[in-house]
Amino acid sequence: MIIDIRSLTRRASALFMLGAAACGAKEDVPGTAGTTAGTSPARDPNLPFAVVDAGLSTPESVLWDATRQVWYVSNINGNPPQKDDNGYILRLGPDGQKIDSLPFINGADADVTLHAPKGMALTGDTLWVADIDVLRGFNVTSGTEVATIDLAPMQALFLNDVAAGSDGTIYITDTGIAFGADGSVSHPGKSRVFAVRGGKASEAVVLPKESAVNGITWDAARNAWLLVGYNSPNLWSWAVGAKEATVIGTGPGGADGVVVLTDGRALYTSWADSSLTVFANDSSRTLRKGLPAPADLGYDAARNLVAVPLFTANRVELWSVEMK
Ligand SMILES: [Ca+2]
Ligand SMILES: [Ca+2]
Repeated sequence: MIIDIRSLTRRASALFMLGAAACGAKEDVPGTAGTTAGTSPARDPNLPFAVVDAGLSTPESVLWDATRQVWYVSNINGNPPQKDDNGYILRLGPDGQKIDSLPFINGADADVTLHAPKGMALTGDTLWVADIDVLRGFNVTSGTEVATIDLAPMQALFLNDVAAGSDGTIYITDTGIAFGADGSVSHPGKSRVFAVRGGKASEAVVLPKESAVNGITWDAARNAWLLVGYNSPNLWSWAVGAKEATVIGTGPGGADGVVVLTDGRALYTSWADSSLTVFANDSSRTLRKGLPAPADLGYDAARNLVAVPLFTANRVELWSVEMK
């Protein structure tokens, strides 16, 4: 199924309205990440491992930090493209428990600029965050902003996912969409991937414009980056230095985040059918449905746990993933 720009527009308009509502309820926002245990002690695989349903506002992305044993959750808090300086990043414990009484990194703080944080990646002690048209680096211990890479001069429009290469190069997708004052979505920009190396940005690869490229993750088996698009059913593989990305398969479309599991399968979220979908042996298969507006998932490989932010429900669900 191909998701055309009209359905993207309808969905994004709904998101816009939700975002506007979230803005109106700004005073209710951060601070109180609460957790509801899924099932304990015997975990039922048909129930979430844990549900975090407090302290979140338009959560877009979750990242697992194996070194520090925390989940980072980026919260747009309002409209995805709006520079309102109220976005924030929460830390959660391994089982989703609350860590911070106030957000770890908070645009509302005078010394922090953060509008609408989306994808994240770690290199050393720096947490990289996509923020509309800027890539920001924060010290992962203090939360201080340590790097600001402005991609606006390269016409970045909607930076989305972030991933770190083994050589420290940061890769950022640009979905290329723009929002009108009435919440309508247009697609004036390229669908592409930027690379940031030594503080300098370049355009790494351009995908078909209609793809609205979104998630990116390293695919060791192919020795290449795996990419999924919000507005296309295709999955792509792109080897660093290659001129183009190659279609390696299809799925339900509406894809947001993607990770590669320890067994080599790719796992990605789909807004099109509210699913977690696995991709292996050149084909996609639904793993789990009933996850509305599932955005950019995080993955704890040691426990085979994924954390899925449900964008419109202001909730993060942790799910166990059965290995092959
Ligand atoms: Ca915001
Ligand atoms: Ca995303």
